[in-house]
Amino acid sequence: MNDGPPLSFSAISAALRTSRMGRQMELLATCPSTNDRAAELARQGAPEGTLVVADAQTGGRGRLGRTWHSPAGANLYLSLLLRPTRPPADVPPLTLLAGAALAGAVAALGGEPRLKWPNDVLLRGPEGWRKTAGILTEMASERDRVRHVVVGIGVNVNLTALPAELSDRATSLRLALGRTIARDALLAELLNLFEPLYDAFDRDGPAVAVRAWRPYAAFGLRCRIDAGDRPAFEAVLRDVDDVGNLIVEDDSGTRTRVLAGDVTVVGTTNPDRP
Ligand code: BT5
Repeated sequence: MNDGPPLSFSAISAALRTSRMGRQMELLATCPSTNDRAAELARQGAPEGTLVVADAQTGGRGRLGRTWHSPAGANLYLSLLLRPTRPPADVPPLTLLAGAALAGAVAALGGEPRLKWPNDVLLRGPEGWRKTAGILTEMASERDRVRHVVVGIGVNVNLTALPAELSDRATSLRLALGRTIARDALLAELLNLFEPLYDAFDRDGPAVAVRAWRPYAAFGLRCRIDAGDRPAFEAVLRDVDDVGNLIVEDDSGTRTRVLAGDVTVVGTTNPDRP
């Protein structure tokens, strides 16, 4: 069963300490994808910080056309509209920035989240490190100017019934922490932490995102790296550079920089202590 307290517009608003993030909010019972709805609002001229939240999605998306499991009543599915003044090349590290804010909000609940490059939040369960949240950053840009960015975040909050295809890779805050979590308070805390980080990012660039992300990084994890430009290989996650590229070390000790791709945990190694 997936249940927990309902999402409440007034509870979210009351817990916000932001000036822009979430101050315009659309709270929906269901929609195909909050990222698509936020992009539509962006094209209609909605201001930075506009938030779309849904209790369920019928077409929740991951990267590369993958599906994001989005049942009702348990989780958070949200998209934040941003209008950064930075060039398009600086935008991808916003995924790291959002991960850092979410990790901070989860840590405030007593969790010990680890961030797996580029877009996953992991929590430890009895059988290893499992995905609790994923981030999908999408941008509309011209050659040298960003029109808008949508940062989409899906968090398994009170989910307890995992579909078979996710049972070996996913978990939820409730499964990891052993108690029901109020979704509106978690959402507000995420935005409260995100806004000052975002303001610093917009002023100073990707290094801000890397600095915020690093304390939660799942360095030391053994993973399969599929970067698309060479055959997939196994390596240990070692570092990120100052623009947010991943640095991994293979079994021969060779270090490689990964600019984009998929990183899947293999085995049951634990990440280094931060
Ligand atoms: C992601 O993609 O992790 C990004 C997920 C972003 C979802 C949010 S929800 C609000 C907003 N609106 C949207 O339509 N999307 C965003 P990726 O790294 O490609 O991971 C996708 C993979 O994660 C899938 O192929 C599954 O293996 C796994 N997965 C799917 N649903 C999951 C869930 N609820 N919990 C954990 N893992 C899941």
